[in-house]
Amino acid sequence: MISKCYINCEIILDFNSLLFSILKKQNPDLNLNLNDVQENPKKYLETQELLLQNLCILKPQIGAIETLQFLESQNIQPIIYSEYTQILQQHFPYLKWQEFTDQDKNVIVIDPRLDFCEQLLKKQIQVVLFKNYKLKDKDYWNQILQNKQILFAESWETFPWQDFKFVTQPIFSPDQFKVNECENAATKYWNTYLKLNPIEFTSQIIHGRNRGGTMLGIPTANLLISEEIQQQTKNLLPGVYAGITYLENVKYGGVLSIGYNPYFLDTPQTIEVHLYGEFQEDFYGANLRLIITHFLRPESDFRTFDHLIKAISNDKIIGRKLVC
Ligand code: RBF
Ligand code: MG
Repeated sequence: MISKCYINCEIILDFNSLLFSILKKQNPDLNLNLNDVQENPKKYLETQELLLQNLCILKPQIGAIETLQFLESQNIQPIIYSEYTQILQQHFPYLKWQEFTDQDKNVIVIDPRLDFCEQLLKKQIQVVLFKNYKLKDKDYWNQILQNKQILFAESWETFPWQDFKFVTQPIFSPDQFKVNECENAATKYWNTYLKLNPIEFTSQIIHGRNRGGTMLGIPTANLLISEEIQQQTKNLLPGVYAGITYLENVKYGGVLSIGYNPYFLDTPQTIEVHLYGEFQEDFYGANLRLIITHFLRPESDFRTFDHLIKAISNDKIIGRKLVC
């Protein structure tokens, strides 16, 4: 009977987004996308210093916490492992940390690394290859493993949980992933931020790509990035921030993204502010004064559009508490 599930930290915490943000900050012209980093994080790990400094800001992957709770409800203990356990466990006391040893046979291991999974399989350990990003190696795996116990998963929701003996019914129906149900997770697990020395500038509201309001339901004011503003923001990690704004002398709290929008693969940098207020007009051409006060998280890629929206909804909840 299986009673433990060892899970690689990367699957629970959005580690690679931070790495990506750090790399882009160090070299904005670097022709790199989040997939490259996810494929081979080791290759980019010389930036350890900055990574360690910013660990406190890592947020859970969308859906991960719900899964941990589900496992516990099935009497399966989820145990998180990482090369950085020593450092990470201080920041994430709500997770149970322990190094994985292959002594334990009656366990499931969930890991995104092919070579690691392969080794475990040779030792008859049940493995889930949780390749969040690309499943291009599936055929390869099927060939060499044939009837061995391996399962592939693309995301928590599509993972075939019911194939495990301990599961009595599938855990995720699409309804369970409704965007507005994130309040609990947001307040409990997403509630981390860094206070900044305020960064202040004024910029003109320009036309964006018209995605914010229409597609995402989260209207944003896109700001013109002058040479001067570029200088002022160059020390910020691409990510999500909160701050105070003044629009036509009226004060509003705001939550904003500064970065390259990896979900949409936008390459040029954008600064987009969502204002906590109700607006009828678009304010194109108006000036917005912005004082950035908090860093919430690095920008991230997501498996699905719903996950992007859920993350931004979480940001809005946290930001509102900080600046309204
Ligand atoms: N885009 C991303 O690709 N990844 C993100 O993590 C992300 N986070 C955002 C957080 C906030 C608070 C806001 C306002 C936007 C964020 N965006 C992100 C940008 C979003 O994709 C963009 O606003 C829309 O595409 C409209 O251009
Ligand atoms: Mg916009």
